[in-house]
Amino acid sequence: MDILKHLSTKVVDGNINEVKELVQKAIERKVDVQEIMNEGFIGGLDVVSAKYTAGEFFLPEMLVSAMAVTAGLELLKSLVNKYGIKPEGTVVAGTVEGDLHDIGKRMVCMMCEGHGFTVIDLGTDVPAEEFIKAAMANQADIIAMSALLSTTRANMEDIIRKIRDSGLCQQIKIMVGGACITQDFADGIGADGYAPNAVLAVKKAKELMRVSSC
Ligand code: B1M
Repeated sequence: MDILKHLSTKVVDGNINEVKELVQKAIERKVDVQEIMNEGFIGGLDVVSAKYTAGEFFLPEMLVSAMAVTAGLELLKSLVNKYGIKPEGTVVAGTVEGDLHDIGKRMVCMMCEGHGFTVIDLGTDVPAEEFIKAAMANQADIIAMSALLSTTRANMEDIIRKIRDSGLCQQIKIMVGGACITQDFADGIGADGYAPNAVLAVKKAKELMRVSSC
């Protein structure tokens, strides 16, 4: 079986050890990092999502698959970091308050780090105050927010309002993304940038570094 197909089936099985072994193999065979993420990880998670929607999988299955991908991502990160070039800027990233999904946000962080950004990852369930505090403390250029639930994406607007009220938006750009976010939604809440995936997130972050304040 093709190594990436094999990887995606092990993600569906939630087999952490085999996922790590297959990522290691893929790295040794110099498989493109994007392909590992798209076909191996996201391919597997799409199957998990379909099974969850169909009532074949429940929360525990979804969780072990997510744990397997997280373990695989850590391995990949060590590889991608080797691409590191000159610092592009500083990104403070997090999944918004109420939302515990972090795989996509980790991918965005990993790609940004790999492309020369300093990334401060605040994790999940991050309230506005924490984004603001970290952005100030680290003189960040970009705040990157992720949301996967239609219920939590609404928190992004509130966070953006608080960032603007804090006066931070004179120096900082706000970027949003996640499965339930669209360009229209991002425009509607006043974000400076949106990207549909981790690769385009890096491109957007670089673009935002070239634009003046919000
Ligand atoms: Co959740 N979950 N989940 N879940 N989960 C979804 C999102 C869901 C679509 C599943 C479904 O119904 N088919 C559904 C949401 C429905 C909705 O609101 N529209 C759902 C639900 C309902 C829930 C719970 C409410 C379930 C429950 O408790 N009954 C619960 C909520 C918990 C909470 O957050 N408060 C829940 C819990 C969980 C787990 C904890 C078990 C686990 C997450 C573990 C973890 O992340 N560590 C989980 C998982 C794994 C999923 C699915 C299966 C996979 C998510 C994922 O990692 N996708 C998911 C189904 C799906 O999305 N297909 C689902 C892969 C990831 C790479 O994609 O994060 O979109 P994504 O990131 C992409 C882009 O969006 C983009 O780049 C990434 C890569 O290219 N991107 C950005 C992301 N952030 C960006 C930021 C940017 C730019 C681009 O700029 C800043």
